[in-house]
Amino acid sequence: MAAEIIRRSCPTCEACCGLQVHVDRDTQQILRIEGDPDDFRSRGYLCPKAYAMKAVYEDPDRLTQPMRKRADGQFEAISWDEAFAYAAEKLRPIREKYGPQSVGVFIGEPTGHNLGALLYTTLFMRALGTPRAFSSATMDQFPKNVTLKLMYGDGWMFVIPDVKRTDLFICMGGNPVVSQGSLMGTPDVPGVLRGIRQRGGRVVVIDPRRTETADLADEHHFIRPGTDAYFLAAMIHVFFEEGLVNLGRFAAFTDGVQEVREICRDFSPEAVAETTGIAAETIRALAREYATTKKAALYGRIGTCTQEFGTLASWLLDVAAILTGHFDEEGCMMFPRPAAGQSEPGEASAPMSVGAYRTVARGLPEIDGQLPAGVMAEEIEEKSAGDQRMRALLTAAGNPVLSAPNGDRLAASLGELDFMVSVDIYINETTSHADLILPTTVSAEEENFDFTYATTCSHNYARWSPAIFEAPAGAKPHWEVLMRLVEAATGVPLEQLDEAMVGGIAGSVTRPGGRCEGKTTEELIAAIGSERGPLRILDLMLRAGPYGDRFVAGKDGLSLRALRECGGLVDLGPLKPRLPEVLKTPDRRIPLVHPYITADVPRLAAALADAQRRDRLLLIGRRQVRNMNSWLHNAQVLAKGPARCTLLMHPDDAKRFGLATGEKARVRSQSGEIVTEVEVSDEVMKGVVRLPHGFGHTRPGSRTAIATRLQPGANANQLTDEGPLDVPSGTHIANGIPVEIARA
Ligand SMILES: Nc1nc2c(c(=O)[nH]1)N[C@H]1C(S)=C(S)[C@@H](COP(=O)(O)OP(=O)(O)OC[C@H]3O[C@@H](n4cnc5c(=O)[nH]c(N)nc54)[C@H](O)[C@@H]3O)O[C@H]1N2
Ligand SMILES: Nc1nc2c(c(=O)[nH]1)N[C@H]1C(S)=C(S)[C@@H](COP(=O)(O)OP(=O)(O)OC[C@H]3O[C@@H](n4cnc5c(=O)[nH]c(N)nc54)[C@H](O)[C@@H]3O)O[C@H]1N2
Ligand code: SF4
Ligand SMILES: [Mo]
Repeated sequence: MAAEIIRRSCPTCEACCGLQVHVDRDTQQILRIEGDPDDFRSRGYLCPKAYAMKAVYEDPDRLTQPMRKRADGQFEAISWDEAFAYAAEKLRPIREKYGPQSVGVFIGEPTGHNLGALLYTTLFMRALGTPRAFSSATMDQFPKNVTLKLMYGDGWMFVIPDVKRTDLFICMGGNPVVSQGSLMGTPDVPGVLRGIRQRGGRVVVIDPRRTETADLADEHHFIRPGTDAYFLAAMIHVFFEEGLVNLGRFAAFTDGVQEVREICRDFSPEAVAETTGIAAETIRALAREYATTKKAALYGRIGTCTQEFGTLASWLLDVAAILTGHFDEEGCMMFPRPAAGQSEPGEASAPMSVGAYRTVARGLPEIDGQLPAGVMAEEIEEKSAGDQRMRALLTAAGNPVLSAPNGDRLAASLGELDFMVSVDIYINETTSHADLILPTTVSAEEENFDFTYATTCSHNYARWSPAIFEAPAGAKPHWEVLMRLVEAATGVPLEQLDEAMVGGIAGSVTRPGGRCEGKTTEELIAAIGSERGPLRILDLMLRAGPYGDRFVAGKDGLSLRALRECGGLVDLGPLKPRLPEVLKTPDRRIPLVHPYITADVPRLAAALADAQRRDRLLLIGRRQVRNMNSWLHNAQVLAKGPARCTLLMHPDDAKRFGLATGEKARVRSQSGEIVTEVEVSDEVMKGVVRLPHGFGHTRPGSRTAIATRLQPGANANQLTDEGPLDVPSGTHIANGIPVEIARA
């Protein structure tokens, strides 16, 4: 047996832990997966989902050939040539007759974990030229993108808690002990939180549930779902009232302090205590502790984004940090400096686009290129979108029937499409509606680079990972499938698109003032070679990047070759202050108050009284260690054990509805109804119920036998209403949904 150990990063979540993968080359098997003690980031840590890579690689349900739907609704395997010819035959006439906007696109979460998928998705979207662009972002972090764009000029330059060096970590609406941290890329979150306390620091959790993170914290406060903006405004109110505002070096490039004071004047701790469920004195004490602790990080995630006031909450988190000097400083909220994928300080940034395209059914504006994911159905339906309807849909690594609002309506509308293609590895709740499914190679068969997650890490690093096995002959990587699909739809050859992308990047770094000024585009392209695909683009980005050799002979620096030669992982040091250099706002200053954001304040003020209502039961989300959104339930090793799709409910509420653990409840919202098992626990706030998303593997047509057998569950997003939005960002409300409950 030819056993071998391959070191690579785990492709399954943002932590990107280092793994040692034990393989048998002869049988092409992954024997076992262990944490890599030599990885300076994760030091041997891993979670059960490290096995996802093996489970997916071995899964007999995973597709390895293109599948075409026959007239009888069954899928049949076809060749790649047939597949792309079929796509061309269907997509071209639709685009020609009805225009590029008649073809919609949905991009899903796993895209962020795959270098090729990520780099080429941008090109894919541009080449298709459709404004009907949807993604998981509007069920996730889009309020952050909007805030970042307006305050700092770059919507994708995330600000991350410096958790390893902070003395006070305030965690709102995130459960990093389970999710392993999102927009805070840090392996072994439990260890890191313990570390804060061991050095005398404190961890405070603000969450409608006493979470696994709260269990490791010094303090936990229940907050009513959707009320974080009130809580944060009240903290800021206290900063002004008690003389705790201290901008330090930020005073030189920050505007709008007095306007913030005005906005927060009416939101005193006393005014919001009833609404938030947090006592005024607690808010005051936290505000004081935060303002006076030098290294303090105020962090907010999903619970503060996918809620009624996601943009205001995201904005106020940053405002609170800037006003008290807890921004861009060690131990506070900081900007990573990745080796690739971020524009250079000083580079111009286009203004945020709003309303360049409006949806047909509801007239909703595109916001920085995104439309709310939940409007796909109404854009397809003839009765709401008429002649201007979306006629074709391309999904790539997404399962919006389970991940976006009102899955039943979306599933029904997919049947009204003239044509649907899914780039995906399973026949599932979404892709089963496609006319054509195009599978891709999987992580075990691909070289990778932690592209996205090095831009959201709490310690700068670069990581290249080798492929474990060679892909079987004929298998295609995600990037190539996307490009061939564009070729089929538009007639523009892959080679031409690829050249244009590489030429564009090389041109931008060789122009005057660029990082490789003095070199020519041709020289750069000659140096990175002619092999198509993401690796030479990565090489170009690395070499022209902040740690690169700038294509200067004999100069040390990062390159693809250097990474391969050193084993893949490079420590680029702790996060460092980057402001004001990285500001890309038009005047290179920070507008604390931007009219686009603050236009939503009256809506917040008007909702204060409504938010005090105690008669409503509010549904929130729930992540669990062995799930990854909707797509890992077909892995036996992760799906085994008791049913996980349970509705957590406070004992007082359970009593009110006459329900006990293990009994079934009927949960109804404005958009639908599901039946699910109840789990009674006082870890959830009274008046709040909590359900995980990504379940509901019960639809006919899917081919995920293990998921359906072991963890069918119910679709939480049947209860998510596509109507109401966090207005400034067009993000859906997945937390704080009014529901009614009855015994089933
Ligand atoms: N109610 C509620 N809804 C939510 C959330 C919530 O908290 N509550 N969270 C939201 C968030 S944050 C997100 S990111 C979204 C996620 O929602 P989606 O972006 O829709 O992602 P998944 O549900 O994980 O589906 C991933 C799809 O990618 C496919 N896939 C997996 N690996 C590969 C691969 O290597 N190649 C290809 N081509 N395909 C692959 C899977 O088969 C599956 O179809 O869900 C959102 N929905
Ligand atoms: N195991 C696992 N890990 C994952 C994923 C997964 O599905 N499974 N998904 C990945 C993805 S795509 C993402 S985006 C990240 C998300 O990462 P996190 O944001 O850490 O995810 P959640 O565990 O959903 O945490 C959200 C928390 O917000 C709380 N909450 C709900 N409503 C409110 C509110 O109104 N206010 C406040 N303050 N809190 C509220 C919930 O109780 C919950 O504890 O996780 C990633 N990691
Ligand atoms: S924490 Fe995330 S990166 Fe680490 S082993 Fe688990 S799934 Fe993989
Ligand atoms: Mo996400």
